[in-house]
Amino acid sequence: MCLYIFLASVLSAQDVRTSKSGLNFREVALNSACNSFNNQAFMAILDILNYPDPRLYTVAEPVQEVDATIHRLIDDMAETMYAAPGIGLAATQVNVHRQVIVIDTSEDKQNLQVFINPRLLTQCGSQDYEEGCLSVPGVYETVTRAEKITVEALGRDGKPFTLKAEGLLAVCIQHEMDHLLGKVFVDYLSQLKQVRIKNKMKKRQRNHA
Ligand code: K1U
Ligand code: ZN
Repeated sequence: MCLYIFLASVLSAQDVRTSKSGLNFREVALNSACNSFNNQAFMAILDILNYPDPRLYTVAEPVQEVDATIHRLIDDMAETMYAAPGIGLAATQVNVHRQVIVIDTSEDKQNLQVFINPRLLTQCGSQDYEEGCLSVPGVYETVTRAEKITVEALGRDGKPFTLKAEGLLAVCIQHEMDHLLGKVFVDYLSQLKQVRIKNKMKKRQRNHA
């Protein structure tokens, strides 16, 4: 709002040439400045659900339209993932039950990858990787997953793409797709380990309360 008043006073009130949209150039400039200000200034860090919160077991619904609400969710999820810090985040973990994933496994954190409505087309081989999860803080356990995968999804622009992945990226995509199916990596572990992890989380919650 402050920005709007500031720009309104800076842009000349006499400049009333009309654009194609029917707005005058002063209004177009104000709208575009305010949109970009809103997008950048109000990205939020979202609360991440902690295991064994029952909401983590919700199956996510497909996204029907990649609109401004989904863009806002993606931006907030990316902000939340980078702040955590983590290399991936599924919408389920922030209690939004839509098929949206963000991932950045790059060193410099400049390669955000967005997967909307992801589908696994092919998988082959197997690899063991010591996984972590932002919903299970402080727990790292080895999980066996496919070594190479091909995934199809929509990007942030709503356009379909196909990606071949291996190594950490393949692990991360599979881990995040499990979240969308209501599955947490702890579910792959023995009953004894699951009980121990649940007790550790309860203790952690008591100490952080
Ligand atoms: O889904 C999540 O909870 C995010 C998770 C992704 C993941 C990590 C490792 C294997 C599979 C999936 C994390 O990001 S846990 C944190 C983490 O791995 C990390 C944090 C900081 C720097 C590097 C890695
Ligand atoms: Zn996780």
